[in-house]
Amino acid sequence: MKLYTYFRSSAAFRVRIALNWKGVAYETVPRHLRKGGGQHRHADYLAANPQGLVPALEDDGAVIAQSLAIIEYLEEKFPEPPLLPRDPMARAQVRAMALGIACEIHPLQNLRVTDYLSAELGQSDAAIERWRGHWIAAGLRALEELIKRHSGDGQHCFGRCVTLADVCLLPQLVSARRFKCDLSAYPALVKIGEHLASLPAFAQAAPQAQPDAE
Ligand SMILES: N[C@@H](CCC(=O)N[C@@H](CS)C(=O)NCC(=O)O)C(=O)O
Repeated sequence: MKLYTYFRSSAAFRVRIALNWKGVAYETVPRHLRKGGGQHRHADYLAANPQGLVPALEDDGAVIAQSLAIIEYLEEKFPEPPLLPRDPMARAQVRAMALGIACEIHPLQNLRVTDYLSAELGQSDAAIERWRGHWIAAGLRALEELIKRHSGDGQHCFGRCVTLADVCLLPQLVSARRFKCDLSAYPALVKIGEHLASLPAFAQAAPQAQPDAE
């Protein structure tokens, strides 16, 4: 398998965690989001992934875009160890937390969105920082409440095992810190993040552990 990735991409970070968690070997194919005007916008990459975002996973000659679609593919192809609980309600709760990050926070802090705010709408760096901070805080606030309901041990988002929600949480916390967001209002999330960061599958997927890290 080949993973088109960028060390700082939190969506790619999710997929790296899932691959590591399931013990799936893969080749890293870095796509720098700034160099060369953004290597994810180059014609060869767009031919493989018309959505033009990282990550993308190539397997058996086919390319899958979207981190959560990739992770669900991995979950179906390599069911053990699972990232989704068996019970339908539990699976739905885990997916709801994961989507709360992947759909409600991440897209609003994404590079092309903040570049558009800056280049097309003339917003200042301070305004963009405020925008990012606002949407990250709104999403994390909701997640902090959900975790109080669903975490079984204070070390995982749901129950007592690693799930897709944890796979999405750690990358989001890492990027929130990179954007200098104050996380003191989310002690439950921070505690879970500390536990996750200590697990090899998560630590080896971290931005600074990637071959393309700067
Ligand atoms: N929903 C997508 C998001 C992918 C995404 O936005 N990736 C970012 C990096 S984290 C990207 O490629 N950004 C490039 C850009 O915004 O131009 C997923 O989960 O894979």
